[in-house]
Amino acid sequence: MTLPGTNETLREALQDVNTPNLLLVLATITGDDIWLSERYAPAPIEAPEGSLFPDDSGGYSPELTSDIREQAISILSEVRDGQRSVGQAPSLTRFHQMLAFSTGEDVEIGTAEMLMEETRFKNRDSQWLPTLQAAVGQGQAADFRVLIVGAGMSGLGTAAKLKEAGIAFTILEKNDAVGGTWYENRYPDCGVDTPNHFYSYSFHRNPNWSGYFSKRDELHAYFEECADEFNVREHIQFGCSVTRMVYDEDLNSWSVSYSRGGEQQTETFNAVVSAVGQLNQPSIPNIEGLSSFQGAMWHSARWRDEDLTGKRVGVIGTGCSCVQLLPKTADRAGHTFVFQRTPHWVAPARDYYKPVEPGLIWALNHIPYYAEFHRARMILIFGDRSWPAVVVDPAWKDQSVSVNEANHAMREVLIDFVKTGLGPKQDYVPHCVPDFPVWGKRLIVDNGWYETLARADVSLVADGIARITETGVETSNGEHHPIDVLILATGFKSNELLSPMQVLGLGGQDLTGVWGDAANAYKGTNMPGFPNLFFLYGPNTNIVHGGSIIYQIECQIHYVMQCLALLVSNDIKALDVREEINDQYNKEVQAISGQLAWGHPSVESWYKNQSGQVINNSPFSLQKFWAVTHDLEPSDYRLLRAGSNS
Ligand code: N01
Repeated sequence: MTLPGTNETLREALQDVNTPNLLLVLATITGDDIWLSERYAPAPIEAPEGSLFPDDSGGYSPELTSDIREQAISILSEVRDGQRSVGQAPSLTRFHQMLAFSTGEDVEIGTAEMLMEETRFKNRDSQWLPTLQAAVGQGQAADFRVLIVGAGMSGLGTAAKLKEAGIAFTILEKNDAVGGTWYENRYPDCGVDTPNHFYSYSFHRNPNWSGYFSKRDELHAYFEECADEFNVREHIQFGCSVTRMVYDEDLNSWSVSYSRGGEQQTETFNAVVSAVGQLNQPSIPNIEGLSSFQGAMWHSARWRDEDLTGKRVGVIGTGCSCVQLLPKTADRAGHTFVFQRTPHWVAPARDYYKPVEPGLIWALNHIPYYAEFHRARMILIFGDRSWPAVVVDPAWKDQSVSVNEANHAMREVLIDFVKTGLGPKQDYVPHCVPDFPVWGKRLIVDNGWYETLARADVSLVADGIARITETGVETSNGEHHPIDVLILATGFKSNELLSPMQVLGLGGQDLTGVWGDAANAYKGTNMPGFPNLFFLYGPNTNIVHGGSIIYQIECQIHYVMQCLALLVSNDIKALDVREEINDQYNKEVQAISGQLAWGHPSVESWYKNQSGQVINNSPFSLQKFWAVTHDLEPSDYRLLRAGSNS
């Protein structure tokens, strides 16, 4: 990283950076504790009302801010002019101290450890990369081939690591391009709800995000760029849908069948990484008469760019996809009808569309360590901070609508937001206040939801749908709403993980049958009886309280790479997680889930199966999931060797 520009460039950029973070940069470059002293202690982190982002000023007086910036210009210009080195990246102890100082909060040492790796101050790959590279160098991996199913964020991340290690792999991708969910979803205003400086690979940060919450095109472009940057494009076969995988017990390998252009092909791999995601099979609702509808109809994840001008548009569903697509859809339609079964909680976010300030982009590109500290701060703010509010307090007085005091306080804030947002349509308020605890489902980041419902040309229809007719939607009160275009924002078949692939493991057992409607896996990754099959974003890995799925996936990739290192370097043919280990793990997963907001009996969601068991969500804070997946314990597995299995 070089520091270009003049002192004036620096002065301009520093207007846009977070001042407490700047102090950490100065402390790192100079090694001087003065920057972490009482004089510079920032005000506690607090977001202004209605905002997602806390104020960046640190609460200093204008004089002190100006003093910090001028000293920073002096130090950074010395770095630029070659008169000063950039110092050493912080040790864990110092980093821990820095995080606590810059946030004014207690930061657990485990969180600091996790952030050392997320910032890459510590390279977590050292746990497996040298072992794998040595094994590859000695020819131990010569016949070893890995299949990755899917070239979305999980598949590309895994491919990057396999490439680095020199392990042979192929990616089979059903679409014509990489990006998975960010390729498929193209509805208006489709975007992410976690700031991108956190929602991106730790090993491939992008300092140039244009917004804090990027939209679909920019996200998709990022994954396209990753495919090139990771140099994995030559390994991807597009237009290939995996239909069946069968474990061969004699060869300890997977025989994988896939269709390409209507033709079936079969190949053999030593290990398979399923990177198909949880939300890739659109769920078409089973509503009477749906197929008789004569107008245009499509699912939110299969968006059609048809002209909606002046049309009567119906949207079924009020989850995150509907919330995002509604304002722009309503802008075009003649009248929009929103058919709601259950309301969701929506969080105020007036800075949701905030562009990343030019000075911050400059700092992320050029100021040593700034990008690392920025990522750490984003993770602290948008990660586990809300965790305490999702954990059931058994002593909490009213468990029916909230799980603890902080959770209830959030409920009150959000109810106020509903009332304010609905403006003239206060009669909608009772329909818009959920009867389940906040964080029972992932909080939706507002993009003008209530204001849109309050428009004269938008109607919220909260009576249940009785049937769809050829010309519209009939509700349970007998009313018929004529509709020209029907949009199904009805979510995904999230409980049917790996669907529609057929997966046959040891003894020919079918994974779909083994799981039934209660998919589970050890650390979300392995299932007994299915050796060398690894699930990314598998059962019980989704996050509700806050955070980035890319983070979760990276934790899992780190774990999978350790498994592969163990296999390849020890001439083990396959790993099969022990049944009792998986059972114990999942018992804990379910016990913890029952004590969290999304396990609350009032919550019905895509995370639960018919019996109310939580299938999709992680029961852990981000830090805990990092710890759970951090170190492979070989004794958790049966090690299958050619001829003698233990
Ligand atoms: O799907 P959903 P989604 N009759 O399942 C309703 C991620 N995501 O596509 O709540 C009537 O949440 C259903 O009603 P109910 C994110 O993880 C992220 O919106 O079950 N209604 C619900 O309202 C999210 O959680 C981002 O009572 C029916 C809606 O359809 C996940 O994707 C953006 C029905 C489905 O909501 C899924 O979100 C978008 C029926 N028969 C998505 N069947 C960001 O990062 C279903 N519904 C911002």
